[in-house]
Amino acid sequence: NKDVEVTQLKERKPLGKLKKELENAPPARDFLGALRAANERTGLPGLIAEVKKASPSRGILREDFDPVEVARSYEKGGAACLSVLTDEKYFKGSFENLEAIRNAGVKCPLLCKEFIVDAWQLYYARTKGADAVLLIAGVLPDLDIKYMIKICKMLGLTALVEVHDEREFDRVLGIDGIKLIGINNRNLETFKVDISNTKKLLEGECGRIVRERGIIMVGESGLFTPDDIAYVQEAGVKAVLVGESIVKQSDPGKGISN
Ligand code: IGP
Repeated sequence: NKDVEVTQLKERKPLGKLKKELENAPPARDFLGALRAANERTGLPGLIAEVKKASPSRGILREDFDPVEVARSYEKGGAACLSVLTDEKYFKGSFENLEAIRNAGVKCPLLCKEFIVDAWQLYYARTKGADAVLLIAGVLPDLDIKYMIKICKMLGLTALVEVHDEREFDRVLGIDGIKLIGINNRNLETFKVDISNTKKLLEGECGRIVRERGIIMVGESGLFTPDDIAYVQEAGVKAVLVGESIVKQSDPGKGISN
């Protein structure tokens, strides 16, 4: 298990307070439904466009980064959903960014991109306007994933469960209630990116199982060109998660169609 430092865990609001706040919160938006609808409407993978200022492998991606502006631009450009980095340490993100985007009237469902290691974070993300959260199989033991999937369901949050290799893929397929799985083409330890990872994992036995169960697959990381998108679509994904290539464009929303 990785030693991830999580800022919001240091100054925790008591869980009871978060639960109280959630009593009056509007329901979460349908993240999975938005991806499916976009895929059916366009015949292309539904786009989760990522609002990301920096990354550990690439440094600052955008000097004039304004999270709300980027989010609006993505929405206008046709993104089905948005992914908002909230991790501060590695990605220079924040929960303020997530909240600001939610409060700016952006309608796309929002994924909270955070290293989630504790169920408390699920409640917290929800109070900040998240509709979906990322659960990384490489960081979480099976029991934690199981438990968190249950809490997500209770909170109306969609869980995007991320795998990087066959072993993690196989592990998460042993857990009930998972509807959305992402294949990360980036190795989180070496940062090496290889988009054939998506194809390789979907060609195997796990790929057969997800097709049988109707689980929606997301191709994540290292996607830059229309050919890259076509390649992972051919491999079987119905959604893609794209950050670097579009956040860097002078007009991020226009970057989507290029
Ligand atoms: C986006 P890219 O290469 O288009 O910027 O990748 C997204 O897949 C990537 O940011 C990501 C990520 C993660 C970041 C995927 N899984 C887990 C932090 C933690």
